[in-house]
Amino acid sequence: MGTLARPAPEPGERGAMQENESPPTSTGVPVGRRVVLGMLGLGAAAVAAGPVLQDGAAGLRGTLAPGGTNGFRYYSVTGSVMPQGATTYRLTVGGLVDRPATLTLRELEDLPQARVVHDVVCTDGWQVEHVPFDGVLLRDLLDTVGLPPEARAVRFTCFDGVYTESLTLEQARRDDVVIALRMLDAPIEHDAGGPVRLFVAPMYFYKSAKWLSGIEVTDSVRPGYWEQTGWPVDAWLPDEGPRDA
Ligand SMILES: Nc1nc2c(c(=O)[nH]1)N[C@H]1C(S)=C(S)[C@@H](COP(=O)(O)O)O[C@H]1N2
Ligand SMILES: [Mo]
Repeated sequence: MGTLARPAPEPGERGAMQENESPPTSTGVPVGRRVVLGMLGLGAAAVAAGPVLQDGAAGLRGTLAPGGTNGFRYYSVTGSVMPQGATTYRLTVGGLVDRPATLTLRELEDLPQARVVHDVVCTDGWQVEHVPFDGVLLRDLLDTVGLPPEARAVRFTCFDGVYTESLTLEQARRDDVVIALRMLDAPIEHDAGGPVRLFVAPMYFYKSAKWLSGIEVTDSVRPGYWEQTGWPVDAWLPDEGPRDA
């Protein structure tokens, strides 16, 4: 399999967007991205070349000091993101669905809640073990709105206005893919993508869109933000992958 150069995060303050579009490398994958490592104290920490998903990630593990107290690093491909809370937050569910819906935070909280506990692994080489996420299983929400036969995939949009992600319908129906309202047994903080973020437990953390605002059912997979630059759409973690039906 080919080497995938992960775009290196730009050093920078939280909210200070760094624009640095570089030409593609010899691997065909551009380096230098608008990922902002904004966690306090990480301002000067830079990752050199992109880590590699399959065989190179270990080489970078530990090159960044842990950010904050819980091991997570702040990422955003844009500058500051307008916070949304209990009164302003909305999740729209549309596209190829029988009954389009717009849900408030309260309405999401009132749906049956599920807990998914899994390691979080970023392609930049850091990970956090056994992280609990609680919320609404994506498959339960899809069942609620109803899908026509031509539905094949799900596209996610975010209220940062830029980030997108995608899953096949089969992946979206797994019991470890959750529309998370809680993380680490607390409401999801704004910097962690709250009040609502996706958690795709069996895949690299870039699949877990923060600041989730839209779910669109489509007839084919639309590659997301990073995937348009060459990152795998099927971002299975080692030892994870499609399950037998
Ligand atoms: N909207 C949005 N979601 C996103 C990202 C982003 O930049 N914007 N970065 C992704 C990546 S690469 C990672 S590792 C995680 C980081 O989540 P954290 O900031 O809570 O650590 O969010 C993922 N989801
Ligand atoms: Mo990441």
